[in-house]
Amino acid sequence: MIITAGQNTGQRNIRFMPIHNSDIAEILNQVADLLEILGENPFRIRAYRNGARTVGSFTRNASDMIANNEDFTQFPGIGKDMAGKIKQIVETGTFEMLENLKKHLPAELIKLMNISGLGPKKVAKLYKQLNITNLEQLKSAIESQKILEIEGFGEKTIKNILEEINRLEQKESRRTMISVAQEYAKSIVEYLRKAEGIIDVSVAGSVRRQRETIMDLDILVTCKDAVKVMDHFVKYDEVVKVLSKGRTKSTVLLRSNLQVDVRAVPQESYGAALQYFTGSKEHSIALRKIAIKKKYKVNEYGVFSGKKRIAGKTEEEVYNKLGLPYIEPELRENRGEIEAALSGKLPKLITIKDIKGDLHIHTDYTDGHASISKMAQTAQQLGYKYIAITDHTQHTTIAGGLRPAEIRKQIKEIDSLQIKGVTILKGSEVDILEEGTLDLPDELLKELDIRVCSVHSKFNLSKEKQTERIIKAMDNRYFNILAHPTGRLINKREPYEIDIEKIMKAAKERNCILELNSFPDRLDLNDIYCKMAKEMGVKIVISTDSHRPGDMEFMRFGIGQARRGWLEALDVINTLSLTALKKILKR
Ligand code: DGT
Ligand code: CA
Ligand code: CA
Ligand code: ZN
Repeated sequence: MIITAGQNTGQRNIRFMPIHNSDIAEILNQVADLLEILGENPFRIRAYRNGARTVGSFTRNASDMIANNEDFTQFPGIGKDMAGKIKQIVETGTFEMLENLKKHLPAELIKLMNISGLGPKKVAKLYKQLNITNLEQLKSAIESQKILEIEGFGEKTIKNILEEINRLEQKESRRTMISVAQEYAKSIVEYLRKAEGIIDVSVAGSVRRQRETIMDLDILVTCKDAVKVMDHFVKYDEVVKVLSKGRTKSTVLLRSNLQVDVRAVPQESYGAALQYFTGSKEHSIALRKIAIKKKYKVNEYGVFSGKKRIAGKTEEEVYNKLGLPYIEPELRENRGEIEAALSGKLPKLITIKDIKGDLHIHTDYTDGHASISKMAQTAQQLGYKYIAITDHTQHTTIAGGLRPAEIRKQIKEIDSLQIKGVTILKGSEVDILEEGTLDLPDELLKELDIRVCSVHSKFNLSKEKQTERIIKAMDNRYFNILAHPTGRLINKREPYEIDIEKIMKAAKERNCILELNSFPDRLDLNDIYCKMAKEMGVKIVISTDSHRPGDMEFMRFGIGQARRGWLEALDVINTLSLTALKKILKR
């Protein structure tokens, strides 16, 4: 069954650009769905499905083709009648027939058909016999066993339906963490590279923009024969369901419930398509406005002056033709990047190569799984100049927090260690106690090179109290870094309430630094707060909070988030030389 997300339909009135081919296909498919529920003539239904499929595989925008007076009946599956219907959709953004159908049948029914195993006949029965139009009603009919009254709903069918409802609901409430999404993307890209006649494979969408979470994967390919690539794609091992399969676009669901879209685009449009499908939508809409001012048109096939394609092969070409320098994917959120690009003020974004050390590391003294020396050796392999050992303090008992005597023992061990090229800084991740005091006496704090301070308790204080608590802790002259400043865990725990602006202001006044924690489920500070810190002149440290050697690779997620937050090397203290770093840590 074709996915018929209502997502796009509501936005039709506010779009600046012509209606997209996939929207036309979606409208035609919705009509087909509703006609099927009504039990209409199969030939009529097929006509809409064929129309949808053909429009979906056009290699240029239907609206451009109409503007050029091109004849749609030259395409397979489109008769005179259907051509007229497509024209109506393009010109009005809606389709009268669909609106009429929706008056007879609740449009919600279309969504029920997204449940695999619920075809139009079953949906019609649910509606006619039990007046069920949505998921909630379906669930309660299953619960009350009323559904057993309907012929064709046996135990096996019901079990299937329940599983599928579960999956749909999870999908709606959960976005996948970037770390997980990247893993899946990597394997699929490797797999697609093996397809016959493949030329190029690129990951687009929110993964390319390094968003902290993603809804689905968007992958672009160029190839000699798209049909062969699509055949290959849907045979991927992890695929549990093929949601749609066309000549140039297919969508599947993986076992993990992640949806993957693959699109084949012509070589001469590759840059334009990559730009379009990388988004964000908001960024692309802003680009389109610039194009209109220049009397150009941009879409996924290129930049056009009249009928002539004047750019499209590379992204650079597309941006340059619009009078802009290349804009990095992480910046493409319409958060000021276009204005910055126009005035030559784009940031020179930090890269992983700028990082000289990791300043938040746990060891087997507490809840880490490796020795100090093992963690330092890993830093050496990564080419770092320094590493800070920062185990928990006594208040965090569940993590085996260290008492002062144990910290002194750790200091001695660090003094005795020599790892070539890497300086091991003596540090601690010090608990910020409820009253805003630190969990170690000043005379011990003083002996350390670096103090990473964090809230691990009393998350539910009021915003005022929580803010006051943290700022009071910063008053301690040994406070260096506020670790994972909001305490959020993606998909697991909301941030605790703080007045972030007030905290940034306090940090700036006291020469304290805010951490961007690179653990993929933290990524705390988020992108917007990173940008805010930069604008307020507050320095950031990007740290991994590693508990095992392998975690030190998480630095790349922190870098992704930092780039989304417009950070440059000079905004981030662990790009500094050891000498410059030590100076900053002296407040
Ligand atoms: P996600 O999947 O929610 O994490 O975020 P995206 O950005 O990957 O969004 P997605 O998968 O819906 O679409 C991929 C890209 O395709 C998106 O970034 C921009 C482009 N796109 C999708 N729909 C539209 C649209 O209606 N207009 C424009 N201009 N671009 C669109
Ligand atoms: Ca996506
Ligand atoms: Ca998508
Ligand atoms: Zn930690």
